[in-house]
Amino acid sequence: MPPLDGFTPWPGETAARYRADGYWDGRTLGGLLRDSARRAPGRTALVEGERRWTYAQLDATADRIASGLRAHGIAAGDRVLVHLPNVAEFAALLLGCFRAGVLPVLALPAHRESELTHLARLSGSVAYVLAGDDAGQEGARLAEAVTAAAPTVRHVFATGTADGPWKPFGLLLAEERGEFADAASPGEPAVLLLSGGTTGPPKLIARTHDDYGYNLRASAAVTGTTEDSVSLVALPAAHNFALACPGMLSTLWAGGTVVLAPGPDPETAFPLIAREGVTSVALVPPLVLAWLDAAELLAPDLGSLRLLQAGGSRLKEEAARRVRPVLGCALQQVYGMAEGLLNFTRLDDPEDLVATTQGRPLAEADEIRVVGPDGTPVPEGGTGELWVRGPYTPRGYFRAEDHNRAVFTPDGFLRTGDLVRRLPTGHLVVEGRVKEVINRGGDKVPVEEVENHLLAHPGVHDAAIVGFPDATMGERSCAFVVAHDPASPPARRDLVAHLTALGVAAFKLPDRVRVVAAFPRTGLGKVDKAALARSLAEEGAAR
Ligand code: OOB
Repeated sequence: MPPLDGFTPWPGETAARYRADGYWDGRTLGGLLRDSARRAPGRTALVEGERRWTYAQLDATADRIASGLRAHGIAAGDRVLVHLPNVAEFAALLLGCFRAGVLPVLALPAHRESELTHLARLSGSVAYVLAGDDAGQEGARLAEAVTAAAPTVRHVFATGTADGPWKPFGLLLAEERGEFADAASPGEPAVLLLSGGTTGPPKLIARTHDDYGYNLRASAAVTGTTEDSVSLVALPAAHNFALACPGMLSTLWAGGTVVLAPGPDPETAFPLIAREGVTSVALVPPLVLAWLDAAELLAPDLGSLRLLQAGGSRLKEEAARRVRPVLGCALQQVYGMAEGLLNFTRLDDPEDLVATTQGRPLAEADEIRVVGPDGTPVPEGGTGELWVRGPYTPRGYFRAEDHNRAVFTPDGFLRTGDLVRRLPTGHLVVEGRVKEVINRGGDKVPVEEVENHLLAHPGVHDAAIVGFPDATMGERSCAFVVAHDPASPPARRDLVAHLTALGVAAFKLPDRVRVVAAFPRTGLGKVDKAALARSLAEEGAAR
């Protein structure tokens, strides 16, 4: 199989070092489940609603899907756009893809045709897999939009029983023919993750079997995930945090039980925790707040819960300190990114570090730099941009050469765009960011992308999006708009309807819209977003 074009490998010497030091073990992700299934075939691997799979059953299903992909002419190295909620089919499909050497491209359930068509085209996907049932007519529209926009897409499969422009997911399951011979190579990409935020159109990151395998094993170790663990996957499983930090995949690697929740709200999750004896869960900060408030009100039985991970955006100290007294479990802060680097507070860290920092790097080999605007290190303890290089941080975005030249240094450091402060213990505190992304409670709003969509509205002359603080979400988005015709400026509902018609994910819709006569400019003539943010703050203060 030729190497995947558009993937930037680590330099040979670095790769050799990561192998020699045991970060990369030369195994494939398809092998991970095989090992767990051989060790304990009768254990429960997966629970979804009333459906349960043992390791042996999940393993056999993954083999059948690997064969089924091949039977449909989907070969090693091909990409498949996966757009599924937290259902068992998602887990089985991923594992089948890993074995067949087929790369799943992980869209989030919230994504709509704008994101999906882009991802299908960028990845050159040959198939699109979606949820047919709950989406109703929406699913049919998405299927048609994706196949129309991306001529490489030859197959559409949908879960559920609804008819539509697709084949039933069941057709992907070939007849049982025993073990599928693993077709993947450890140094090659295994999965394409969506970046949580960069400038320009959405980016993909190719994670290799070697690098993601390390990510899985080390995440299991740092969270104490073992065969006794029962992990609730409440965030979208397609997101790195819920997928592999440790999430679904590390738990399967460790031989534990994965419980897929249809949603992350306390009303759904609390009964599941009690029923299944859940031991750990990963949440974004707004959900941590919702769980804390609901637990105080409902006094649910959360006796089995040992660990709550919080990440995706900054958790407030006050919320962090409520976790143990209210939920009765330990807190672990996680500062991670689809690009690779993961930071965790450790289970034996003093309480103050857990409450006030976003953790320290997972790997000894994670090389961290905290630099000023000129790229030189800030004095120890100062705030600067985080740059990173390491065994699970790939050296480029997928098929994004120009962007890579801007975002990676010549010696391979990723400029994360996050502003951090490093404590003497190595723990990082996320203080802000330099990249143009709004972090809406863990959902990343790519500012430039949404601005471009707004510019396509006939009533919009110019658009600038800025974040504003919000007690629950951390941040929300405000679109400042200069109208073409100041006498009849577009209203928020017009702009929301416009963005929705373009098929933009709901979390990207501006929470506020402000029409202005002109944008304030910086000395260089750029839109002065800091001034726009100040004007919003003053507005808030005046209320
Ligand atoms: C996770 O991944 P992404 O790719 O959706 O977003 C990454 C960005 C980071 O660059 C940072 O700006 C922000 O999200 N972020 C945090 C944070 N965790 C992520 N900012 C402050 N505090 C935190 N704890 O969000 C992600 C991936 C794996 C594990 C956890 C989170």
